[in-house]
Order: sequence, then C-alpha cells, then structure tokens
Amino acid sequence: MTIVVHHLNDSRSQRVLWLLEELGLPYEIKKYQRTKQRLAPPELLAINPLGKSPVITDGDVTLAESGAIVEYLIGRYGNGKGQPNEAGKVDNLYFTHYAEGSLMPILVQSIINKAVRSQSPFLLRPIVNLIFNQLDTMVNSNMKKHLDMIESHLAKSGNFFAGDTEPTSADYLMAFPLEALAASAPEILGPKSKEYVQRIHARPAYAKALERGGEYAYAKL
Ligand SMILES: N[C@@H](CCC(=O)N[C@@H](CS)C(=O)NCC(=O)O)C(=O)O
Repeated sequence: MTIVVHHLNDSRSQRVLWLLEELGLPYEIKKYQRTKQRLAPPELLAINPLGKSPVITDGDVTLAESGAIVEYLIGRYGNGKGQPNEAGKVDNLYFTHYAEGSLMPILVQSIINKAVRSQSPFLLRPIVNLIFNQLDTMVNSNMKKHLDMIESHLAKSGNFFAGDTEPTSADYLMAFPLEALAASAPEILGPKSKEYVQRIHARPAYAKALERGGEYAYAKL
C-alpha cells in the first residue's frame, strides 16, 4: 500500500514530502492547485471535510493536520529516524506543537491584515489603515517576541530544534513558518533562523521533495 500525499502548491504539505524523502519511503503525490483567491480547490473536500492540505492516505487511514501526519509517519515508519534523543525530548515536544499552535496563527494574522489592506475599496482605505495600523502593531510586537525566542533557542540547540544532528518532528513543523518568513520578510528573521532555513534547504532530501512537489514559493531566502 503506497502512502498518498494530497499536496497543495505553496503549502504546508511540502514538509510532508520532505519528511517522506528523509525517511526514504515510497509515496505518491496527488497535486492540487490553489485557486485565484489562494484557497484550496473544492476537490480537496472529497478527501477531508475541512478541504485543507496536507492530508495523507495510507491504506485505510486518512489523516489531516501536518503535526499529526509527521508524528504518524515517524512513529509508524521511522525505525528510530526522526526521533529526538533523550535530552531533546521536551524541546521536540514543545516545538512540534508550538509551530502550528502559536507561531502560525500570528503569521496567518499578518497575512490577513496585509490582504485586507490591499483589497479594501480605495475610498475606505484611510479608515481601514487606521484600524489595521493598530492591529499590525500588536501582531508585530508579538511576532518579535516569538522570533527572539526562536533565535535564542537555536543559539543553544545548534543545527536542529531538539539539539540533534538530524531533524526531528519539531524541525518538520518549524521549517514551514521559518521558510515562509525567510521568503517574505527576511529582514525580521535573526541570523540563526536564516542559517537554519539554509541548512534545511541544503539537505538532499529537501531538494528531492522540491523536485517531486513542483514549484514552491518558500524555497528561497
Ligand atoms: N494546521 C493545519 C493547517 C492546514 C492549512 O491551513 N493548510 C493550508 C495550506 S498551508 C490550506 O489548505 N489552505 C487552503 C485553504 O484554506 O483553502 C496543518 O498544519 O495541516
């Protein structure tokens, strides 16, 4: 039975392809293209009721939510690969959940703020800007705290989030927000975070996943 990744372009499912390449597992990709509004196409709704990517199917298992997918694949097929060493277990647990639970919501909020500003009717712009200036101030100061925390963590942990010599689930989860920031707002990322993104992008398994997944807007720094 082959694992199938329901892969939306420019999305979090890229990290699932990367993990599968690191684990050396056979898999198939079913590709979906974002609509003009950058949403997932309705066909994804047939796979999962939320219609989001990533989703994988593995025999009779259909699983969404990238954190769950990463933990499932490492637990079921990793043979020890992708697992943190004893000393890094708590960091691994924290960053595996922090990426989608705390960091991504701020990133998404700042993307929404930008979209509302740029898509609001011209005559309403002064009012919209007044409101969104305040929202942006909140988002930016929050983001700064997060990026400072990540930066000082990487200064201690070294190459990967759990302090290992190889990536663990925390890295598969943290890579997406950091590479998205590296591509869209490199000026707010610290040097350790930038090096981290470069380190991940230099991995042969990452390059192979890119080749198979197709164009990906966040693979640059
Ligand atoms: N927390 C979920 C987020 C899933 C998600 O929002 N995926 C985005 C792609 S990065 C998506 O499908 N967006 C298209 C849409 O919302 O229509 C996960 O980590 O899998």
